[in-house]
Amino acid sequence: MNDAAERKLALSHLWVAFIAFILACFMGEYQVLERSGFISALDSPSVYFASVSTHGVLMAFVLTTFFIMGFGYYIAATSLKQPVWNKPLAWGAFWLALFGVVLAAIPLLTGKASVLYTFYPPIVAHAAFYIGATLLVVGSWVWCVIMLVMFVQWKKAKPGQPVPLAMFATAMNALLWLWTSAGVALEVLFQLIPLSLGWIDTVDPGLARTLFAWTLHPIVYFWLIPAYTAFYVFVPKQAGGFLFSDEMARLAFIVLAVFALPIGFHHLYMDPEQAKGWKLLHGIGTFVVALPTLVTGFTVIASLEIAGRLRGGKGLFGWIGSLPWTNTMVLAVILSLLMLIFGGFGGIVNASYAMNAMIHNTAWVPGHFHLIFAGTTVIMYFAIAYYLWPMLVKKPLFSESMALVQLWTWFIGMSILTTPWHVLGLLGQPRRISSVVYNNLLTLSWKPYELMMILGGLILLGSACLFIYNLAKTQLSPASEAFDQQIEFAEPIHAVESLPEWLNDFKPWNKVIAVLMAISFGYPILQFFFMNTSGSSAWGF
Ligand code: HAS
Ligand code: CU
Repeated sequence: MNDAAERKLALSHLWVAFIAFILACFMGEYQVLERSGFISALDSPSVYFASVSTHGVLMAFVLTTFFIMGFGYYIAATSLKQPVWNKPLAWGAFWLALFGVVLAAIPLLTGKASVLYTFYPPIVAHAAFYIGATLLVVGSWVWCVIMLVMFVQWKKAKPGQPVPLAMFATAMNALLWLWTSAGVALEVLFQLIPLSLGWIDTVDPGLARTLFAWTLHPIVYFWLIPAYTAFYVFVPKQAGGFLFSDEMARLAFIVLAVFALPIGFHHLYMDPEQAKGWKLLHGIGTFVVALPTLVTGFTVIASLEIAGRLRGGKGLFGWIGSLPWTNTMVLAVILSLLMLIFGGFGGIVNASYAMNAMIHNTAWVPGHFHLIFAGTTVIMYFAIAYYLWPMLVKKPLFSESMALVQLWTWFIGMSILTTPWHVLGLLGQPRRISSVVYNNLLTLSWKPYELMMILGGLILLGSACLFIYNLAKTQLSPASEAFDQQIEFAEPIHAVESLPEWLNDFKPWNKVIAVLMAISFGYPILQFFFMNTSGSSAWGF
């Protein structure tokens, strides 16, 4: 298949993602410096909040969405071996999403949307911010439709055959994202845009937070699924072995997608607008959704063990040493799993209703999500980029050793950044602050940790620059005719000849999600229309 058009589509998306990423890395380092209070010239809460809002939006919405779309198009084309369906539509979605990003960037950079990436009302941004974000989401919906159409077309053409695992994961993610984004879309369309345009005077922040919670948990799995896709479909082959179980992988993606949705109230444990019974229900669901990650840890490590033993590793742990640590994909997965141990542990602490009281709204929470998102997840985005770039630009990677240094420094930098962040949370430092206007022994005890965070941020910034440099140099290097690397998907150790429909289609799961969502969010949302709740007036920009 001549996939030049697909490669261009994927590359364009990935470049937008990574440009957003590098800009946000510079902001991140400025933020740790500002917050530490060591450089008084930097002391400006308004610049700080404009920066942290832009950083969050770029990392959580722009890097992720564009990366997932670009990766998805390429996975669909290569795993199904067919061109991307309706490319003009895909390009339309790309430009629409990019236009949305630019529109949202204007108020962000001018301090008119310093509402953080969660934009909770009654704090309100300029309408252009919400409209821009909406266009980004609409662009991503088009991507979802293209993925699902390609999935259905392939199945129709090859009845009874197992859909390639990579495409199954991508389609489950598209389904997940359609459901996930509906919550925030309702909030933005019916509350925030009318409020920011002055069409309504008040909103109910309780309803807004409930709708945002609908989105807030599953969105993190929308970001995570590409990383897990690489765990299952690239890692075993790159390590020199086989995937331990294809069926187990499908089951993990299904449970991840289905149970990510009805559990968002673990973000609202400390909020007053929902009753404790509902919170407990969502809390139990949260523990269920940790299971697919445990299954993933098991399956991926088992696959690594197969590879290590095939490469001659002996004894209980000898296989670890015989893994190809100098393969970027293998090194990345090992570092990713290491960060997942503590990142996931932090998530379990957060999810435990009583313990949440200890860490909620403290620095522990950004510590948690930097470790598990910027660490575990984004390190796999790097590995995917290093793997795909040579195929996308048809040139060998500029420097493999630079890529290895980059992955190690990302891991080291992230450990140095997030360990003190967790400690600061336990020492009572609130999240979402730029500085404190009082000093006592407690706030003074935060200082050494803030110093360490500056160092962690610096290492990360250096690492991020190496990443961009390597990709750019690869693309700009002279073309080499002989270079023809093909994408390789891992083979399961036991070939999958046939599958039950529920492991081979997203449609049954769509119905299950609908039922679970009706149970877990139906009454909690409807109650706002029965009860006489009072609205809050907007404040902010
Ligand atoms: Fe989280 C807050 C609970 C996973 C992202 N999370 C956040 C926020 C973000 C985020 C962005 O329940 C902040 C939202 C905001 O701004 O307010 N999270 C969880 C739980 C999990 C979890 C239970 N989170 C993620 C992932 C994210 C992410 C993934 C991004 C990609 N999170 C919460 C809760 C809050 C929260 C509460 C609200 C806190 C509050 O009060 O505001 C689970 O999915 C985690 C499951 C993972 C495990 C780890 C298993 C470990 C394995 C590794 C094995 C490796 C080995 C090493 C043995 C249970 C599988 C092998 C080594 C070799 C060498 C081979
Ligand atoms: Cu969550």
